[in-house]
Amino acid sequence: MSELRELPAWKALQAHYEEIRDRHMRDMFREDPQRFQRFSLTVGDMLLDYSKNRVDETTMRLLMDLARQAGLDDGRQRMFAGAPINFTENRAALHVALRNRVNRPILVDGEDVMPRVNRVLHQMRVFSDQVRDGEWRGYSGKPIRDVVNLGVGGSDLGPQMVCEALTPYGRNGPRMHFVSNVAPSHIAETLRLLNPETTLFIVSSKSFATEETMANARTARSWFLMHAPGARSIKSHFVAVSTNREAVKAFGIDPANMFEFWDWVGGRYSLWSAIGLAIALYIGMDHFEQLLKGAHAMDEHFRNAPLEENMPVIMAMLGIWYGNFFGAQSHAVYPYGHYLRRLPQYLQQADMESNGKSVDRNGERVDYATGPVLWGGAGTNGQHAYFQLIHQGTHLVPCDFLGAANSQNPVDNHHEMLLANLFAQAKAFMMGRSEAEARAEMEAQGMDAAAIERLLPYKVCAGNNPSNVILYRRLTPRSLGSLIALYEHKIFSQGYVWGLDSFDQWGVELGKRLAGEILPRIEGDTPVDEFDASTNGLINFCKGLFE
Ligand code: G6Q
Repeated sequence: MSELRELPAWKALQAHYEEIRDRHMRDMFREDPQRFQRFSLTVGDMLLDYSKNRVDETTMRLLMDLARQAGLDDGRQRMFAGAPINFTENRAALHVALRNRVNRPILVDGEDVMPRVNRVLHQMRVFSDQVRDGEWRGYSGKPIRDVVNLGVGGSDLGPQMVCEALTPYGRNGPRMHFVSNVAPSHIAETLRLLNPETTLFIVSSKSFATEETMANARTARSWFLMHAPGARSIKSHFVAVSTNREAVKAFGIDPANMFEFWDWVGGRYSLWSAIGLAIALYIGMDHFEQLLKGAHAMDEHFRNAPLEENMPVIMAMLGIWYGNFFGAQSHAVYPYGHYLRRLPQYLQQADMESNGKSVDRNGERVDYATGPVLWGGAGTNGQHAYFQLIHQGTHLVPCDFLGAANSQNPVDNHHEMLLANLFAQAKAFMMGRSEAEARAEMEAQGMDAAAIERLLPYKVCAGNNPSNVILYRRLTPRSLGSLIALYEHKIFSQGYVWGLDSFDQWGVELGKRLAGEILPRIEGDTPVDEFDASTNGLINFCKGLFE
């Protein structure tokens, strides 16, 4: 049996699970009027209410015992100290250094990384100010109106989600476009909207070797050169964000227009680095720094608060409770707000690429569940779609509801309606609708007794589906920074307890390599027979359809 399952706290949780599994949260709330106070906490003005979880004080104590016995106290300190917690690549994972607003020295291989971090932040400020103020001119002397971020995965999802989330702060910025997919329609549809004289391309790629991004970058460059007077114009219209200086130069981008970051920044943790250049251009560097500040506040909380009062740790351990003891296989995130609608997709990468692993730090295959399938979408839309499965389906789907107390766009009572729906759904997931309540509702509608009896089983909702509710004053750069950092540390905490390397992605790299082998065989005329029968069949079928 694995080390984790041998831990006393794990065994105690297993025994405790047998006691609590059939208890209904309705009863827990009835028995304890202090349940909200007991199971909620704030960081700044962000609230986490975790009272609608299938826990009591014993559960929380045992979960924190488990975190401690699995070494999380030490793990978080090692992360902040720049230890090589990405152990399969022997690297630090130091996204916290990128937003270390107090400039506490953080050493990697004996060198303080903060001067480098601050140098690039300064470079981003100078450049984004020039573009936003109209001082940076295109080849024909006109200011930049459109910015296109060419990147994929970690070099796309973060900046795109943040720009969308902070739309109200981008009103004075350029129009933003994100091209990630190698599907030709993505770049084709985007280029159709653009004027080369007033467009800036950011080629965002940590490796500067990702085929999809490089293909899009080459296409953008060819399109640009069809209009621009000559290759000299490239320097006012193409900048690069990368760790790979040589490849940037080889592509033809002036190294003076390169924004650097480092191998200790993981792709899906990189929006805080120069990969956030698109964000800085859109909302301005002051707001970008607010985003960093919000994340830093959550970092300080995560680093210093005892595990019992630690928001990311509490969320992490609740996830472990459901995944490892209740057998829940997914976790949903429902932002109640239009601007955050892309958050679930962003978190899908952050969580699933970090903890979708099955070998622990001793090189052993784990014998317990690890990262859940993460999904979700904007409220209230989900209520009219997939929420049915949670109310009455056969899966337990722990979830997070997110909401701002204030809207960026107050219109009539829309925002109050939004909040009412959020609270109502979280309550419905918890309470459900009992037989007696369903019967009373139908009686009140004047239905006859036979119809009531027939419909009754269909009307009952079991409830007891756990949820967290996270509330904040307003969606600002600062609160968004805290929110993203909250999830990052939750993911790290879970991965640490599971013994995983949350910062590598060997599976993603397998996909990158295989596509490279297949491409030349799609392009050739001859039928293919060297792969497996299905791959051969699919390629040859397509060849038959090529026009
Ligand atoms: C993130 C992943 C992956 C990566 C992309 C893009 O953690 O490693 O999503 O960000 O594959 O890689 P490049 O930035 O190197 O192009």
